[in-house]
Amino acid sequence: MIDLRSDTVTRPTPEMRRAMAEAPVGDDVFGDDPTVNELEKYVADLLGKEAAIYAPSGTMTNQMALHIQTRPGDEVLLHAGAHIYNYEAGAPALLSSVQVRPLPGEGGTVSPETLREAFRPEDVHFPRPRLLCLENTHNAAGGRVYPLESFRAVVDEARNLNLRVHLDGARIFNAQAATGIPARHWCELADTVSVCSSKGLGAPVGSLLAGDEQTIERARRARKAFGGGMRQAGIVAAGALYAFRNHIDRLAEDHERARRLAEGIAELGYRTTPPETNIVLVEVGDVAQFLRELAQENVLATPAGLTTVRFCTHLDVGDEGVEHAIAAVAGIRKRV
Ligand code: TLP
Repeated sequence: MIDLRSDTVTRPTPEMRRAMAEAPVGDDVFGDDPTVNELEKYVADLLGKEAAIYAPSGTMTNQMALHIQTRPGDEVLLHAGAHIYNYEAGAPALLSSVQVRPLPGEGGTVSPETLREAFRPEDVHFPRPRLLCLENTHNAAGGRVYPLESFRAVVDEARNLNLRVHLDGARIFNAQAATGIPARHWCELADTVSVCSSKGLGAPVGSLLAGDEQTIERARRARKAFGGGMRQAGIVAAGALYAFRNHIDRLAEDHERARRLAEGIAELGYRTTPPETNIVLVEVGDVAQFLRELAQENVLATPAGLTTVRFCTHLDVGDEGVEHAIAAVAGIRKRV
């Protein structure tokens, strides 16, 4: 099966499994797990932040960020396609009692003008705008990179408006691999950053929230309250640490394969967005039928809208897998 549903489907490599099996561990809720501590320090340094905290998922790190930077009744501003808004099971309302304000914008970006227009002044009628969330790369926009200058411009505007800024950087290293710009250049502009080890980097479990020491101390409490305090977590943290150390540079290979896949599918007459990173969006018309026929050819993808499907390249799909997927789509094309 060529599984292109997500870059989350990867299995740990033999070297990663070895690192996990041999990891020194302790009780992380007591702060005693040396591997978790090493991972948190490594990732904080990598992102140019004072501290980081390891949690079971990117959903949890995003929601910890919302929880510690808002109060009930506040408003969180974000792009209408944001993962936090669309794919986190209503958690901002459920866990933090905040109102979420979806904003329009090209390719998952929010312009300073849009932010300024959406901002509500102090008034007894209005929710208090408190936090801006940005996403890089932007999943729903097809893995688009948030251009650094546009990112800086909207963060500057957020600062003028006295908003805090959270970056959902689940795939921030894809942005680094695509542009050559170190991830820390985006991260240093935000107050908090969530990064995932379990997407393109290929680890089985875990995400980190990074920020200044005081903020991350507060996040530790939120993680506990959300049920994310893990005990001998070094076993899984070792996989994450291995991934951050060894799998960032190879993301460019996934991008190359996504380009080849998009090109091959476009040559068959489908509309595709030229991928900037590892996500390919294809207009197919009847999504359910397309995915069914694709699965019959042993290829998996996911729905990404009423008429669009998403293919995601990753560590476990090589050149042959990509060619197989193109051939499968060609087979479907012939039948319609
Ligand atoms: N995204 C998953 C699904 O939830 C859609 C995927 O297959 O792409 N931020 C972004 C931008 C994400 O894409 C994801 C996962 C998360 C956060 C959440 O991470 P997890 O799955 O670890 O909770």
